[in-house]
Amino acid sequence: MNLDDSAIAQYHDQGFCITDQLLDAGECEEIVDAFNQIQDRLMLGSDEDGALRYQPMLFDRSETLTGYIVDPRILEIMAELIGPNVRMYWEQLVAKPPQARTELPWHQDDGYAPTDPPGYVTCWLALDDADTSNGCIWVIPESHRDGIYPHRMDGPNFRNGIDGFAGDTRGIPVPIRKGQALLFNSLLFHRSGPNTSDTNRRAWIIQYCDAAARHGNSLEELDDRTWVIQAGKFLTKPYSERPMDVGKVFANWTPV
Ligand SMILES: O=C(O)CCC(=O)C(=O)O
Repeated sequence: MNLDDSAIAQYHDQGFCITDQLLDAGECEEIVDAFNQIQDRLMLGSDEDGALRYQPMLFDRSETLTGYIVDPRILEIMAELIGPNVRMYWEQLVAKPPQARTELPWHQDDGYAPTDPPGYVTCWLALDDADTSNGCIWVIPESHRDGIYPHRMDGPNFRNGIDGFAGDTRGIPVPIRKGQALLFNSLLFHRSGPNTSDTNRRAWIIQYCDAAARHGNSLEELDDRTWVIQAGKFLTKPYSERPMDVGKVFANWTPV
């Protein structure tokens, strides 16, 4: 597995860790190409600041992307961190073009898209080297122990952050190499900074949860989320019992 014992311990203690090299450069380019071929895309932030490209829940439009959702290198890690029954909860591409200054403020993913119980696993797959110059992720270590804070959802873009956190000084940047993944608990506070460089900063963010968890607001079963591991068996053809209504999911992203 591309995750050693000390990284697993760090995930549990501090709420995050980095994998060894998971994908090679060619595989990262293959994922970028697959997203480039899909015209559906949203923009986050303003043109003035330099907007980010956002492509959520498109994996089933591409055999390539579907294949990576169930890639055994990722599923081995999810089996270790979550258990024998796992669904993919969400996936999205977040691409920061060169000089895109839009920042994503401190938040917990469970603050916008909660599960019950909380604490699903994000696999933030770096498709480019990322550091503070091009907008890598920052985290507040151990903040996954603090429970869920109330999140704000005002304005045209979701993720307007949490009152009082703008100047938080406990955060640390997590630089990462292309093809590695940053794994973090959905209760962990994280943000990402501006891209002040002339390079891209692209990441494919795939989230996995315990199949027994429920939707955090409605407490319905997660049967619109995609099975990827069943009774310890890694699926090669992921499926869900009913299709996900992505528009409805966004509409229901109410703060907890
Ligand atoms: O990739 C980024 O810049 C931020 C992603 C993020 O905050 C998230 O997926 O919750």
